Amino acid sequence: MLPRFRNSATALFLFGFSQFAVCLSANAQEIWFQNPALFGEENVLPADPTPFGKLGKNVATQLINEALPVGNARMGALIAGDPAKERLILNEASLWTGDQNPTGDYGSMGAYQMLGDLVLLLPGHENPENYRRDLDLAQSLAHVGYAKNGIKYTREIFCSHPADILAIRLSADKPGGYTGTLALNDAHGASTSAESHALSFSGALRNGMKYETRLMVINQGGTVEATSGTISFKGCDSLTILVGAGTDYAMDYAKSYRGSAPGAKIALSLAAAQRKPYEALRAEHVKDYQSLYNRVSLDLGKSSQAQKELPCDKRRLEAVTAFDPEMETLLFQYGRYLMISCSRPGGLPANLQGLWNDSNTPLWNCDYHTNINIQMNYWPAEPANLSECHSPLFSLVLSQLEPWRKATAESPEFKTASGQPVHGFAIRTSHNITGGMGWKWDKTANAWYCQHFWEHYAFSGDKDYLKQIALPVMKETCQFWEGELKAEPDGKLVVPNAWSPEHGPTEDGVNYSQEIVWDLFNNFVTACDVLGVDHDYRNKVAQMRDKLLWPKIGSWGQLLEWKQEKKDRVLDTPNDHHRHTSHLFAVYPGRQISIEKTPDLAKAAKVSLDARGAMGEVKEWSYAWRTALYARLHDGQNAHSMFQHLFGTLCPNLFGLHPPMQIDGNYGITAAVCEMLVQSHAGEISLLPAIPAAWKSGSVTGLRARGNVTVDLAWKEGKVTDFHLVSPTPQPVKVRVNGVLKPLIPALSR
Ligand code: FUC
Repeated sequence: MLPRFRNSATALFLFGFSQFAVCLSANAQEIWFQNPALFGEENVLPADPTPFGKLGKNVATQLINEALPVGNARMGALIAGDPAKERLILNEASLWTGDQNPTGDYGSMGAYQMLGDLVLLLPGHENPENYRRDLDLAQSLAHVGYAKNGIKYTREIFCSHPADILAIRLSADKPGGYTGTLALNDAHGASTSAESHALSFSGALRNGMKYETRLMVINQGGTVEATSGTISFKGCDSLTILVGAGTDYAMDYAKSYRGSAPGAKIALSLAAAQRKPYEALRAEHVKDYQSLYNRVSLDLGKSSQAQKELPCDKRRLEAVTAFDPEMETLLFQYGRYLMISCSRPGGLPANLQGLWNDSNTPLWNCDYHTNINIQMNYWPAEPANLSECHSPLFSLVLSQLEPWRKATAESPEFKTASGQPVHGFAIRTSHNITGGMGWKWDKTANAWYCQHFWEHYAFSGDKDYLKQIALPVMKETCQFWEGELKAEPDGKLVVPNAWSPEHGPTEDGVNYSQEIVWDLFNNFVTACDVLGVDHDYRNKVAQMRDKLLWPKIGSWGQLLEWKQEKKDRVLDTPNDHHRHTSHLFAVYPGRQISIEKTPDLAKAAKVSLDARGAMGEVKEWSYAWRTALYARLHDGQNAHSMFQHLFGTLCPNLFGLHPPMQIDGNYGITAAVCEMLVQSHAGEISLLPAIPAAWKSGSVTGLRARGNVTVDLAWKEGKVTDFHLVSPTPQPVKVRVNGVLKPLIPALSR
């Protein structure tokens, strides 16, 4: 049967594509509501000159949990969608307090800030009819629609990457419907200037970082005028509002992370956008977005009419217990939407909340958290076909190496046996964007970051990148671990004095650390083999890899989390339901343990994972990780069950809710779904390795496998009925289809 698929793959897939056109209708890819996001009166045009005092608390306001997020990977907005009192929270990804933070103290590391907000008052638009608010993932457009006094009003909002602006379009089906006020507020209290059709504010944070925001209104019909810090408009048929923002941040240690003042660039973007008709701006944005988004389509089956009629806030909770295929597809694609909206080449990577933040004192500083969270953010980048969106992580890491090396050399924590500073850099659990770190050392975070550098090559096959960019960081980190590892009396190498993240004691040979260092060494050896370089050091690293203490199996069949089983009431017992599954790194995202190569350890990993369970203090991101782990252990049923549990820990707008809102679970679940459908970590491309019974029939196009291969496939009753592999380079691969391993040469992509 299989050769038939191979030979006729293209023709068969034409059939597949026509199916997608029907099932992925705009509705199936919409997050929609019948109500605006809730927000308090006090947040609207406050008389208080420091209007955001009330947000200076560690609270998750309802607005961020319910508003619609748009972003262009630098600027972002959260849209409340109230007809008469619209509020958009504005963000700029580089607006951070803090600096190099030499003490490493978490409290002084700085925090990601809110930029400000835009408030639109439309008196008379209260209590409308036919209200609808939606985010269309297929086009990256947010809408608010309603009717009042016989007029149909439409608000459309997007954040354009090519034009580098936020655009808001207010239109109606009858003329003269827009009379109201527009205000722009700085989250740090600077006053707003109003002039003709423009509003702006600018200021500097305590660390000297300059920021600026400008807004411009273009009206059709009616009048517009600036009055005491706001803009008033009267009798307008429609309005286009354009917003530009920026800071003087530069991702460059040599320049102390500062570049030119943002004003000139903002003015240029706004002037260019203003010259274009709104439709052209919109079309340019949609085209740019779809060039990434449309690479992957997923069909898990049809939802019922009753499910489709439920708005997202209600529907997400139903999805915990009743299978809702289009909702599951939506959550998968939402992770891709959020990645495209938050992480593009040249910009900053997604932080704990992506780039959406409504507070100047956000929990955990809205930082880059290195013991699972930022890594999880980037798990989908390669398999979900958004490889270029991975690059901000590499840029940020590379730009921090110098200050991280300095901090590592100065720390008493890292010394060689002879008391010398170790070579290279280590990272604390948290870091900012200006070389500053905070909280405890997360010793193996350096090696975990290296996994991302490696995986970018593993999927893309880009040897130049591997040689120029990835290999030097990987080698430096191998050298760090060469100096830092400790030899046990039996010659085994252990990571000294480390922590299984946020769980149990600090001690030698914790499995999390052992597995991550193994992953680094193993990837480095493979990288040297691929490039044919550094023969001697490659051999040395291979020897160190083989001396690393391996994971072990404990008394109840579990994979040990620590070197020795704990004599504790909870730790490492079947009652240990901790949110982290750190010792299972080797299963996912690592590849030291697999069903094929280490079946006993894989079995033990499953015992541990089953015990960690779905209850206790499991968080949104924990469910995503557990989904991916079960997928790697070929347990589609449990993977799916964890996926369904995740719906119960989402905000109404489908952001992860830790609380507060946290984005890692959104990205993590997208990656986990990829693992359920296609795996490629074990030297073969495995199709449907963890398909749950609920996903009876379906199809997916555009997933990526290691080796620069793109995979399309369709299935019925859990069995692959059709698949198509393409690659830009002619190469033999091994594909596992319905349990049978076949050699194959993917079709050449153009
Ligand atoms: C890790 C987790 C927490 C939270 C924090 C931001 O420390 O243990 O649950 O996600 O990151």
